[in-house]
Amino acid sequence: MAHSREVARGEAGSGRLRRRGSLSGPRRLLVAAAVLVGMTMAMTAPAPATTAAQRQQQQQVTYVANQTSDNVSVIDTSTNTVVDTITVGDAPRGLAITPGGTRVYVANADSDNVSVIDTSTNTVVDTITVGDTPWALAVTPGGTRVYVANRDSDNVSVINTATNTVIDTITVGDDPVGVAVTPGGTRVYVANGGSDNVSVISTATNTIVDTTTVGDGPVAPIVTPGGTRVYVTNQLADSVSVISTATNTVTDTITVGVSPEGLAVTPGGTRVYVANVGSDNVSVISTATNTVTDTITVGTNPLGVAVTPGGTRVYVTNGLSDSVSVISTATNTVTGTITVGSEPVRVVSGLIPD
Ligand SMILES: [Ca+2]
Ligand SMILES: [Ca+2]
Ligand SMILES: [Ca+2]
Ligand SMILES: [Ca+2]
Repeated sequence: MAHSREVARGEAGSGRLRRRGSLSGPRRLLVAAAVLVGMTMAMTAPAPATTAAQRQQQQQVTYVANQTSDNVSVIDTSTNTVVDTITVGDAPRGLAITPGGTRVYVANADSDNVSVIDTSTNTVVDTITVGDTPWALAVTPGGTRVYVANRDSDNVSVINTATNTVIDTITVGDDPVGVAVTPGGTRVYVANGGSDNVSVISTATNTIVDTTTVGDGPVAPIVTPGGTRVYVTNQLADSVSVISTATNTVTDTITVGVSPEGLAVTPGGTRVYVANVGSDNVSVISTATNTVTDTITVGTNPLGVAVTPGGTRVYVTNGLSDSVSVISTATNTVTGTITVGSEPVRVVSGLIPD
C-alpha cells in the first residue's frame, strides 16, 4: 500500500532525510508572486496581494512536480483542472516560477539537471546540468539568477537566467535540500538537512556570510513578504524555526505536526501553512503570535504547499494520494481535490502572461 511504498523507498518514514528522504524544496513562490506584482507596477518594494483587476490580465496557474512520473502538471487555477502535463528530467523535486511568469525552473534530482519550461507553450526549452541530486531551487526577485540546492554534492549551483548556464558553485552544509531568496534579493537561505543548520549566502559575492543552527533535519525555508523573518521546517523535530533576518538567530520554535516539509506564507504575511508528511494534515501558523491556530486534514503524505498570488487559496500536494488538495484561506477547509501525476512533491502558484 501507499505508505509502505514510501517507506520502502526511504522516503517520509524513518530515515526520511536520507536519499530520497527529505521531501523538501523551497517556497519562494510567494516571493515570485509578490515580485511579479512589483514589476507590473514598476516598483522595487515587494507588493502584497494582487488586485482582482491585475489578476484578470494574467493567467493564474499552478505547476506541480511529480517525482515518480517524471513530469509537471499544470493546473488552471480558475477552473482547478489540469490543462497540461510536461515531461521533464528524472525525479523532478523542486520548482520555481520567474517573477515575470515566463519561465518555470524544475530541479530533477535523479538526472542532476534543471529543466526550463516556457510557460507560453508549456514545453521544455533548455536543460542545465548542475550538481549531484538537485533538490530545490529559488529564483531571485529580479529574475536574473536561480539558486539550486544540490543535496548530494553539498553545494549550491548559481544559474544565470540570461544564458541558462551555471556561473558559480557555493559549498554549503551537509545535504542542502531547501533554498529561499529574500524579497530584496540580497540573501539566499539554504536549509542543510544533514547538518541541522541554515547557510546564509550574500548574492553580491555568492559567499556564505552566516550559518544559523536550527532544529533536527531542516528542510524548507521561506522568507516573509516583508523580509524580516525566515520560517524553516525541521522535519525530524516536528517543528518550525523562526529566524530573524536582522540577526540571523532563531527567535522562536513552533511545534507543528509530524514530519513537516513544505510551507508557504500568505501574501499579506499573516499566516504560514505547513504540510505535515507524517500526520496527513496542514498546520496554520499565525505569524503575529507564532502559534498554530488551525489544523486541516488533507490527503496522504502532504509535501508541498503554495499560496495563490491573491492569497485566497492554498494548494497542497499529497505525495501518496497523487493529488492536490485545495484549501480556502477564508475558512481553512478543503474545497477541492485535483488528481495529478505520480507522487507529487513541490508545487508553485503564480501568474503568467495571458
Ligand atoms: Ca524517474
Ligand atoms: Ca546524481
Ligand atoms: Ca552530504
Ligand atoms: Ca540532525
